[in-house]
Amino acid sequence: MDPFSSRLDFVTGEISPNSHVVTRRISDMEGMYLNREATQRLIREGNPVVYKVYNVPVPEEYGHLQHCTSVVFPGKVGDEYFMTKGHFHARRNTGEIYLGLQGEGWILLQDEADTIKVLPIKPGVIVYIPPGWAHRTVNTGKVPLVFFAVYPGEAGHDYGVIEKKGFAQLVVERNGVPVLIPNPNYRRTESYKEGKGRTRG
Ligand code: S6P
Ligand code: ZN
Repeated sequence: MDPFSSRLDFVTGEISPNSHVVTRRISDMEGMYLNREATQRLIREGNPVVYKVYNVPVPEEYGHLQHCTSVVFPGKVGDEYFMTKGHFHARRNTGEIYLGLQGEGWILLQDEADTIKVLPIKPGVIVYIPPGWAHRTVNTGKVPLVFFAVYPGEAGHDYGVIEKKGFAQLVVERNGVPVLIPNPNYRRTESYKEGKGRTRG
């Protein structure tokens, strides 16, 4: 294919022309927030947009580089800050780079042995996501959190594992500040718990 360029607005995160936009509302994330009642109330009261992804279409093949911006809006479901769904890459041996452009938040990272790490992101911060770590972005601030991402063309997305088991920790507001709490609904990976080794999917 021919080389090409795109324009990125550092404030809004919008990429133009030709970016493919994915919009996720609260109703697209049912069951991912701890407070089910607050989730349903928000859906009834307008079903707000939680985040948008502006994706530059390139072939999903080895050798190419996917690139996009994500915009996670400020807000909470109960005490829990707005966040992305979170995913592993379908090809586990692919990493990713995030560059913070606006706002502030936390990146939750979790591997298949249920180890969890948290890294802050804000303008000028580069976050390196090594292969094998699921990642979720949480907006802990009062303005949209905007970041640019680059990852291998063939990476793909596996949402199923996180949809099923969630992340081991949640980011909630306590006394006006974000804190991590254990997720009471978290289901550990059985094979690791029992020492049987790696599972698929
Ligand atoms: C893609 C990269 C981001 C996310 C985006 C939305 O590999 O990590 O572009 O796709 O932040 O999150 P999610 O979990 O809904 O894909
Ligand atoms: Zn990713």
